Amino acid sequence: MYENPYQKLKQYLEIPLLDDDRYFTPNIDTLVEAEKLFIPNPSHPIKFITAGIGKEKFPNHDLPEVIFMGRSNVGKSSLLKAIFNYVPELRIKTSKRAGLTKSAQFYGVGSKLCLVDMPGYGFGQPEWFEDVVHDCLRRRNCVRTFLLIDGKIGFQDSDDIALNALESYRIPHAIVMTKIDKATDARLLRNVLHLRNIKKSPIYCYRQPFFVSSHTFEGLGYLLAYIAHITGNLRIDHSDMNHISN
Ligand SMILES: Nc1nc2c(ncn2[C@@H]2O[C@H](COP(=O)(O)OP(=O)(O)OP(=O)(O)O)[C@@H](O)[C@H]2O)c(=O)[nH]1
Ligand SMILES: [Mg+2]
Repeated sequence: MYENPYQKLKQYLEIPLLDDDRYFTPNIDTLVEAEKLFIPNPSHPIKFITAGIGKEKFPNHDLPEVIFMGRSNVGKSSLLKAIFNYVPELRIKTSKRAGLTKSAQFYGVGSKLCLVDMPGYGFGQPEWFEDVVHDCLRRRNCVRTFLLIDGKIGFQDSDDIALNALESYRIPHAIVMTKIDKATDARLLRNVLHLRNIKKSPIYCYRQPFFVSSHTFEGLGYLLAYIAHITGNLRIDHSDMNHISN
């Protein structure tokens, strides 16, 4: 839970893919601190806010928002469910069947931040998908978008299109490889290399991808710390030094 799976991949590389000094390297105390943000209590309720497909349905609040998008079935809702593991009453639905989540789902973490689970693109994609994504990404309080990539399957053409769109719309984003419990290290490395090849000089993409399993919770603590940090809820000394803010 508290380890960064990327550390394991590094041993296979002669030349590191990332310059570690420049990236997000929280220590264990910081990771434990960040996790507390996701544990509810009476003065810090974690709850479903609303679901909607039009901007008039979206909540009107000032909470910093983090959006989870990606292909249908990539594991967006499962990741939210894992993040909210301490809040089982949220009952986030997941399914083997692609296209389960049909609208943007907003979850509030006390008065600190809001996480948004999006419908997926690709198979089962609702016809108004692009409008919802567009409306959500354009929200003024959206601080980061996570683009989820299935770690076992790797980047598909639609993922490359999404990546390029995020860059050209100047939307600060980061990559999360999901289902790493099912992916080989070789596959994960290939995914990272692919990312490097298509993002030669990214400005809006955080260069360090995250690796998670929503089933085993590998990599989750590290992702939680990043979310806490980018939403202004966690100070870190040797933190994200990338040229996008935070
Ligand atoms: N092994 C494994 N399976 C996962 C993981 N995350 C999700 N899954 C499975 O992948 C399937 C799809 O998960 P969802 O979370 O519903 O995917 P989604 O991206 O929300 O899909 P849509 O709402 O249809 O866009 C489910 O059968 C999950 O159990 C993971 O980390 N490991
Ligand atoms: Mg879903």
